[in-house]
Amino acid sequence: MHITICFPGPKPLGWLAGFQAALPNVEFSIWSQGETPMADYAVVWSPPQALIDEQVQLKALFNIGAGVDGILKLSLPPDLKVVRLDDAGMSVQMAEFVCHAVIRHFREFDQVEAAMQRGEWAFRKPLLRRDFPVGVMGLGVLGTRVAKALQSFEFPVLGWSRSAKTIDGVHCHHGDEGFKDFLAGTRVLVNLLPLTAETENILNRETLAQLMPGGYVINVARGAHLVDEDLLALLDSGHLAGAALDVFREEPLPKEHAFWAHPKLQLTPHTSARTLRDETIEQIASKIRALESGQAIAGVVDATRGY
Ligand code: NDP
Ligand code: OXD
Repeated sequence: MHITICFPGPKPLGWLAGFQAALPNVEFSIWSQGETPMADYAVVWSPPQALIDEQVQLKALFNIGAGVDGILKLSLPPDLKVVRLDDAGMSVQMAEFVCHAVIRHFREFDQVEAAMQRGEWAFRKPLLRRDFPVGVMGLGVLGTRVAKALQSFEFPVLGWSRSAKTIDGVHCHHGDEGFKDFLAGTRVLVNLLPLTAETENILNRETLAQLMPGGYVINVARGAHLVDEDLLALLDSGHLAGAALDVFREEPLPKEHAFWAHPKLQLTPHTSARTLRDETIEQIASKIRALESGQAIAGVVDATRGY
């Protein structure tokens, strides 16, 4: 069996060594156009079309992330299995990141720290949790973990997904019919949707204007979910109090982008839930073993749905 690895950037030698240790009887390569033997499996992040065109014997493509938008935009053979990363240590990181962002905003920690830096020992009037309902868009692997974590801090939590869901203590909405009520009941919006034809540009002037006044947006999914100019307009009009943005249409965020200097934005460099090498190798290796012994695996993407 041959497995090829293809990530952008420097040669992933640590990954190669990790996979060799996990699957000792398998031959591995770091993919190089025109030089790699026909592989049975590829482990990828944002692969080029050339890999798909050249590697015509692949049984499956393993993504080292949860979002598969970087793969599904390629032209793929219809029977090629695309397998997403299934948590592998990401959901706990996402829960930490989102809870931190929500709590930082709700407890006004930035204002508290700024006052201390000015030498002011000043208390702020406590805000009420019930005035800060948090709405989580996307109740999948990450969204569900985030909704439960937020609930443990006793925020009112709403959720929105494509199909109906039940999560203890979370007010779940679904589909187009549930979207309006979800938005109207939300003050802090957390986006954890996959990027698909249906969800691209979903955070726009019309939808964000439906959030409660003083709304706050946390985008940890994909930059193309958000219409940048619409967010800026609603921040400047005062309808939105701020936003924490971890993902951007273009990454790295271009130097001249208006987001950099905006006082109501908190920016991070696509770092809310990192791929963890050991957990990822273990998960992919065990799925390859399962496929080779004819078993079904979790995390196979439905290309028509887009996630
Ligand atoms: P899942 O596929 O497990 O969950 C996706 C959720 O979105 C599901 O609940 C699904 O509904 C819902 N959904 C999909 N389409 C729609 C729609 N049109 N309307 C309403 N709901 C919809 O994904 P994960 O939770 O694992 O990951 C979510 C995204 O997070 C990834 O796709 C990726 O883009 C992003 N991500 C970002 C990271 C970062 O570091 N910033 C790290 C990891 C992931 P249903 O349950 O009904 O199918
Ligand atoms: C992912 C990501 O999709 O890191 O896993 O963005």
